[in-house]
Amino acid sequence: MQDWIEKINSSESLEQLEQLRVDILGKKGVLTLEFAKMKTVPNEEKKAFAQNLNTQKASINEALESQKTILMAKALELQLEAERIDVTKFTPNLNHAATHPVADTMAQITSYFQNLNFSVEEGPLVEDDFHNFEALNLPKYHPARDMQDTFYCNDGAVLRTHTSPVQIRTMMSQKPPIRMIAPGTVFRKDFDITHTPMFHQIEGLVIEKEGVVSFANLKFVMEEFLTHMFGDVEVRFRPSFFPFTEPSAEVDISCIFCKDESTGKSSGCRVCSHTGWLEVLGCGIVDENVFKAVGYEKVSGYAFGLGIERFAMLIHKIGDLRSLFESDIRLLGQFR
Ligand code: 2U9
Repeated sequence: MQDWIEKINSSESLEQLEQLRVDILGKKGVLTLEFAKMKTVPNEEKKAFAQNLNTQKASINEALESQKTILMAKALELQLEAERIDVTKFTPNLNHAATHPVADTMAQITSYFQNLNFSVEEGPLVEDDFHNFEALNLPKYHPARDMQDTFYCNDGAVLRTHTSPVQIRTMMSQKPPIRMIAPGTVFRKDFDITHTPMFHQIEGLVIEKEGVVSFANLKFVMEEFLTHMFGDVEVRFRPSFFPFTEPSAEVDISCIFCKDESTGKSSGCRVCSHTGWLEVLGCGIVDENVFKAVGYEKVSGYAFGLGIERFAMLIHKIGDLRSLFESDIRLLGQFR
């Protein structure tokens, strides 16, 4: 009996322990066979015989249990040691993080204008009616408000539909001259193949004394900016309308996808709807009503605005807007 207990206590694996259990308590185990002898024991000795065997059985079971606990703890320790990861180890083949094309494009445009001495301004994403609409010559019930499908909050606040309220806040907290850009997230209730309800804009604003800046200055700055971003492209201005600028223009570049390198001409393709031109931004001379709303007098100014996703898609030749929002590592991995 003491022999068996010693064997149990010195067993080195769960398998070995299980074998011992079978050898002692199994169908043909030594103790099981002892119990079978019960039949042959005289009646008056049966009680003492059984008690003795039961005590032995209890001791064996106790030893098996406690050795099982010890061996299981050992096995766990071995497993943990085998699976150990040293996070301080140098691993040259890690998948390094990448800059998202939208963030990258935003940084490129921002640094271009910072080099021209524009400041970078920010503002809240949840705006009030005054800063998002009223001050931008978009009075209540004006049809131009429909141009921007708005997300309204319960208390009359809105998710900003453009970064323009940042310019309003900057004009009201600073004095001219102002030379600023407002990069950031904007929201419109619009979701289809070319629109997402959240996207990013960069808008610019320049304010000087009356008579100092004109459409000619705006045109020059836009042309320089667009050739910096897209290389040797043609730039054309088309008359347009925005509530906050007058006159206003939409600006196109010659299509970079179907450009013939020998003639420099773009002959038309699917991306430019066979026009040879790609619309890239809007701009104009700041409307007098905007100046009135912020209490400015005797100033001149121009403004522009662009969608960053569209720029990112053109620069990196990304065909589908939705792929910018899917966080697919196969797309992001190409921007390391
Ligand atoms: C103030 C005064 C004027 C900002 C401007 C545009 C023209 C424009 C669109 C481009 C693509 C928005 O992302 S988009 O849909 N923007 O065309 N934005 S002028 O004009 C301002 C802004 C603020 C105080």
